[in-house]
Amino acid sequence: MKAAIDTPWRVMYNSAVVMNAVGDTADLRRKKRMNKGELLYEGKAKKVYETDDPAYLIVSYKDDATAFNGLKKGTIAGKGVINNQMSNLLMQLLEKNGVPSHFVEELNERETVVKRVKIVPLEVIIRNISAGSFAKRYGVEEGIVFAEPTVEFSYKNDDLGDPLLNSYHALALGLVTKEEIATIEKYAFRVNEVLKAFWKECGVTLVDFKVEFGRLADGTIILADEISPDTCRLWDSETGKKLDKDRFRRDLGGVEDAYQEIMGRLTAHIKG
Ligand code: ADP
Ligand code: AIR
Ligand code: ASP
Repeated sequence: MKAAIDTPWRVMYNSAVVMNAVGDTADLRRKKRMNKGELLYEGKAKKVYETDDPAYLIVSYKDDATAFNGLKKGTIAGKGVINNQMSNLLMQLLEKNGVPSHFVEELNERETVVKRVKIVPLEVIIRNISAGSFAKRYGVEEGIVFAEPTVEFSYKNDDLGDPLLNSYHALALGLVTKEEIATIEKYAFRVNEVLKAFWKECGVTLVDFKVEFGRLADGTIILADEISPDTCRLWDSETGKKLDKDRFRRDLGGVEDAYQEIMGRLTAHIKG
């Protein structure tokens, strides 16, 4: 496992793409073209459509931005394109490094075919450095580097304001089984290891992030939803400049530029 992260990113990325071209994606293309069907769900940042095949969905990324459980609303021009492309690249990197994901095929700059899952209603948050609600809750400043990453869960429930819970609560509420929560935690820490190393190579510090997991029809747990500046805190390693959605949440200005900059760092690194 460990050796894989030490492999240069470019090699891993290229082989991920090659694997997809000869694996799942090519099979899918051969079988049928994915057509967008009924709108299944419109969320705060994405629309989710059915396809001709019940095992797959098409996700369409919007420029809409919300914060504080939807209380603050706005638009970040070009965000949908960036989040779609970034999430797809990072999920392919993760897949190569032991974390199965819902990514199947990028259809165009805003739309992607994903494996349909039943989302486990947990927001899984990993933190490397104090920030955001952690700093507020425990009365500490932002920027304290932890000796070990932390994990926390919140119950994905907008009506309740996504309350924090621990794994025992998640079991008690029947949200997951013991085996599932162990798998989810293991994958979340692996996501952190892989992404922390990757972003470091781009001159970016991965402060914290939120991921979601889901169950395939056979019960297999995979990574779903998105990984983007909407769901991660990403700070410039040199200057500490925030290159993520906190610029929108906190009215820091330069929101669009920050999304462009972080995507630029990623693509520059891939292209070398
Ligand atoms: P929200 O529901 O928080 O407003 P979004 O606007 O991002 O969020 O909507 C996307 C929805 O699709 C989320 O509820 C997310 O959990 C769900 N989702 C993400 N990936 C998948 C998937 N592979 N299968 C089914 N649902 C998914
Ligand atoms: N997050 C949590 N809920 C929604 C999102 N996107 C992400 C934030 C941050 C991490 O989870 O983007 O990267 C922790 O957020 P907070 O607010 O709990 O400090
Ligand atoms: N997207 C969530 C909301 O709208 C949380 C956040 O990103 O701040 O409330």
